Amino acid sequence: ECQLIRWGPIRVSQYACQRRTTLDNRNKIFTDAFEVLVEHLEFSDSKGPCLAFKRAASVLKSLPSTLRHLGDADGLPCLGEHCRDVLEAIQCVISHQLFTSVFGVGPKTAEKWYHRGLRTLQEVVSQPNVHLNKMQRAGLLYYRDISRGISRAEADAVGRIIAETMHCISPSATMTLTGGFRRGKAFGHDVDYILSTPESGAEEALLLRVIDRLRYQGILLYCDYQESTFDKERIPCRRFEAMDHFPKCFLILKLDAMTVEDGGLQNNPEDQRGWRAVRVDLVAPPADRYAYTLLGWTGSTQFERDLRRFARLERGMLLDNHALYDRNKSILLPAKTEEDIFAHLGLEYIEPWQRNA
Ligand code: TTP
Ligand code: MN
Ligand code: MN
Ligand code: MN
Repeated sequence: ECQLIRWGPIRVSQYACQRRTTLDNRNKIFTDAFEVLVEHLEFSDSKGPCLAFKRAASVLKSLPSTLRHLGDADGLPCLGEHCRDVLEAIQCVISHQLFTSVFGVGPKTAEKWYHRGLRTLQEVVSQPNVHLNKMQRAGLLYYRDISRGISRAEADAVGRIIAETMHCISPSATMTLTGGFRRGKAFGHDVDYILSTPESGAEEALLLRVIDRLRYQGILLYCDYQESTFDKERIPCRRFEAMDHFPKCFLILKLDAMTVEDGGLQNNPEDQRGWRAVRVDLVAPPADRYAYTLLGWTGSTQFERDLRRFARLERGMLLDNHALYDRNKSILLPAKTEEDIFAHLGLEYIEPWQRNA
């Protein structure tokens, strides 16, 4: 049978009629991408590679395992140079998405892992010589929970726990829900809250004491505390920086199912632990910077980017999470509310739920 090419322990023909192809497609992630490319090409004038991509997808559908590394395609029929380039690009994108979905893993680490030949989280945790920092270890440990998404009811339950904790320490302190939930999203990847105190200068101590009490309650699974590097004289810089200088923490909290109103924990059929891990961000700006923090942390990131670009290009002003600087008058403009900031910028007020840019 000269048409049958050896591929590992099996033989693969270039003819679909000599392959057994079931609906159990182990390479769906790749064949879907090839099929999107085919659709795209069929619209354009360059229909050339269409048939080659269709043949490649068909071969992949017949394989008993997923192609994780480019070398896995060695010896397969219908996978020429062009198809292999596409395959490699897809493998790279998929690994990037998977790895950066781990709390604590950014593009640099994802790329490093990919180039070391790692493809699954299982491979990452079982490789003895992969160095993981504390944040990444927590991210992998609670990966299933964290990647599940948080419902609004769960976000509110987290809010009640933090509010109660905070009011034990400082009855006059306040808390505001920001991030995606303030924009009206039904699900989020984390819960974002701003803590503030009327007495200026007390915010950092408040945040530290809240963290201590959460730890004491036994619900602090992970804490990355970032101390304040805020300078009230500093002028916002031109470059977009997502990170700000206020005291903040990135947490993983243990949320008890009993504290979540109606429905309990978000679809959690596979375990009966009665709790889940949730990612929580807390930021504690000085009272006079509350409005800028609220505007900055409400997002979306694209909305923030364009607010700053508009301020700079259309108004000659510099905006960030801390302040708004008028370059013509050389002053930092005070603001008590988000409405004040929109007014300084000569913009119509946009509601949080209209900022899902
Ligand atoms: P995220 O929580 O990353 O995103 P989100 O709430 O819009 O969506 P998701 O449901 O995925 O959680 O960030 C919220 C906003 O906080 C975003 O606009 C960026 C901003 N932010 C800062 O401004 N400074 C910071 O230091 C951090 C960590 C976030
Ligand atoms: Mn968020
Ligand atoms: Mn996000
Ligand atoms: Mn966040």
